[in-house]
Amino acid sequence: MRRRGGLLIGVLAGVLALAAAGCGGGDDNGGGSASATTAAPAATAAPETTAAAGGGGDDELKLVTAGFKFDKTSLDLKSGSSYTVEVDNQDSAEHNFTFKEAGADQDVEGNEDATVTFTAPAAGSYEFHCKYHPGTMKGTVTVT
Ligand SMILES: [Cu+2]
Repeated sequence: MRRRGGLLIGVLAGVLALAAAGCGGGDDNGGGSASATTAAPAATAAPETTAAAGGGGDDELKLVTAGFKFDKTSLDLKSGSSYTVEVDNQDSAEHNFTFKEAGADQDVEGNEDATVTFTAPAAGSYEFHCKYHPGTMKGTVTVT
């Protein structure tokens, strides 16, 4: 019952028609129109205030755990400053953020977030880790 030949030819004709249309219309970039590259007003570079750390508010850090790893393996902190670390756990397994010398020991359920606040200890080099997977999930904390 099916007339394959006729159908094929119909399809082919359609494809050709589409291709032709594509050729004609796809050329809208080149043209003679002097393309005035709309220069974005890039002059809004906000001056970075380097010395904004006097307010005493918590500095916030974010760590992502995925694939049984932290996305950062080093943290730089300032002694005596208060920090809030947010851990975004993208694994289904439970993880943990432990920074013993600062008294931080925060569990993070699978696929959840948790935050822990602590004060950076005296200057020195320390370690942070997940207490459930300390072999693979760890990093260094440098306090200055
Ligand atoms: Cu872990």
